[in-house]
Amino acid sequence: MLYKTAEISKKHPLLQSWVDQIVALCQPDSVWLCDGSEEEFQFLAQQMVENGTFIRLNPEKRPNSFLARSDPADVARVEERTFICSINKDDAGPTNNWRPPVEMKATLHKLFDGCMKGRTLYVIPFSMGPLGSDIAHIGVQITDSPYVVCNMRIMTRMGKQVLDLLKPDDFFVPCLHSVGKPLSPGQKDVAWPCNKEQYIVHFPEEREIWSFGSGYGGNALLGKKSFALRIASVMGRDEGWLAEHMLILGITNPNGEKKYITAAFPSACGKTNLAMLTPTLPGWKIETVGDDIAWMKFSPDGSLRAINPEAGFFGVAPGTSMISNPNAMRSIESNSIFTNVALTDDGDVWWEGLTAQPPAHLIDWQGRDWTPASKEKAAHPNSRFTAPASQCPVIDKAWEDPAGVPISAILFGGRRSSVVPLVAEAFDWEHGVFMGSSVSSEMTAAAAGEIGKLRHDPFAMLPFCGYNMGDYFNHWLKMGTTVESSKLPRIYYVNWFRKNGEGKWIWPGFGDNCRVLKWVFERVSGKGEAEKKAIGYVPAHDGIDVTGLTMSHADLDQLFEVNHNEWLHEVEEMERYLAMFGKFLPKPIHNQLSKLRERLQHDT
Ligand code: OXD
Ligand code: MN
Repeated sequence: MLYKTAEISKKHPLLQSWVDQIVALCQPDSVWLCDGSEEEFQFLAQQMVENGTFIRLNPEKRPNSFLARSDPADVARVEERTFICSINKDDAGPTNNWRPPVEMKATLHKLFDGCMKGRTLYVIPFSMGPLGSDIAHIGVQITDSPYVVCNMRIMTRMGKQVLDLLKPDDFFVPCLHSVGKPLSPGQKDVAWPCNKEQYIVHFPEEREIWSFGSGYGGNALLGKKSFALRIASVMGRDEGWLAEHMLILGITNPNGEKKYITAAFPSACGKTNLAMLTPTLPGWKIETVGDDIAWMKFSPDGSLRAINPEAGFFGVAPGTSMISNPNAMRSIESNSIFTNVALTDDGDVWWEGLTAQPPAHLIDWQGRDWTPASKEKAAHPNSRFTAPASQCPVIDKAWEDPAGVPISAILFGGRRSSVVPLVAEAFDWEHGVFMGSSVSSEMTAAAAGEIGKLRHDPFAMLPFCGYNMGDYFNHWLKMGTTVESSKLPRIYYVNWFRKNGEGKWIWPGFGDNCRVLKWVFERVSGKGEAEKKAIGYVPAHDGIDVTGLTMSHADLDQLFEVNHNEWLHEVEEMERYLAMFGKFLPKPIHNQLSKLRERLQHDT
């Protein structure tokens, strides 16, 4: 499997010349063209077991699965080190870090110069989306991390099959990654090489990605956030499609009628749980197409078709259990990689929330002894599992359909302990785009930052939009004019996280979220009772099926309450936030804000 020059050069001169350039720059000891085979995965996994990067889990408990522990300084996406280096600063917009591309390229060239000495450079051809789908796109990642190779094999379709598909002049997104830790001759490697200096850089005009210094998650698995969201959002703007931070699910009612829904929530707000939920309402079925990213294009018949560009789940482990998400638990029974979770004495994994009682002894995510008396958590709050989507027991039959699935409804939401009701439907597409722009959420551990602090996260894309967010709003508005309005999906805003006066979550969430999806299903089918309120249509009394739930009337009322004073405050806050987009804020968004204020002031 060692690199054979002729193998690339005959069919892929473009790829060949890029690889040659990077080899000359990074000066690896050897080069490896990944074929994506099982043997290759096993070889690299075994090598990592031997050098301490991987711990093989007990095969009787979790076959073909591994635990990795990262450097304690490399545990999450690093948004403050993420850059969008468009030629013009305005094209990156006020929500992205920006540097002039020429300056940034110079910085990166210095960092990458010789950065792979003593290591192997892996070339990973991969497809985001089902092979050959006209919504899919190809990328090639170069990395010096075998951990990344093994994760990419789960998260994408990768290897020979992709190279076979790539024609000589076909464009691919070049994704360059290094952990930034060259080895001098004889120097022993560490289990998790990384560098304090980190750069996750995107060049939107060239559609190029350069990532240096981190081996973790979205910083290093470049198909995911860097390509499938940041670069793809730019491609979508230029080519007329959407690349979104959204799960995709299929929902079937007791009569066997099926609809597809996408939903955008900020990181670690329950996309994976919603995508796989086990409905508590009899006769309803939810099936998973994707849990994190949706690429959507209008088809000639006017329907919005979505594919999941990924092939695996990179899910947050803590809180995942047989109670909260049994389908995720079954997806990770084998062939999975766990990062920064705890290790049990019998060679399995554990994290907070997995079982009601923690085991009496564990090895924590930093390799230290842990008992329930320990002060620190056993698993890192952003610890993850990487698992093949095909292992999900409720994976949708159409999840790999190259044509995508037709979307009937789009949900937006965040973690809001107050103000925002359980669900509201937008009056129309433009109002829905305004709803998307108004997403704000209490922060989680998925990104470095202050947990629990409220931050605006428009469309749940704040860390992932590859261009000016004001232009992005405009792109969404424009997409709504490309087909008749009757063909457009309806848009909703949901909030599972509202708390009552005692500080307890009112809504049970998880499997009971199907009650909200049922209302959405009914609404897009032309049924479903709703009341017009200042902020949108909310379920009429009895609109949401709460049979079997034990909730007080007071709690139910609070769940749907739209308090005009609180909302007027929200409008002020939104106006302050949106002001940062200046001339890039589309007029219709500003008008929607004014109309909302008027409705709040005048409606009862
Ligand atoms: C993720 C994230 O890993 O959004 O999906 O941080
Ligand atoms: Mn995500």
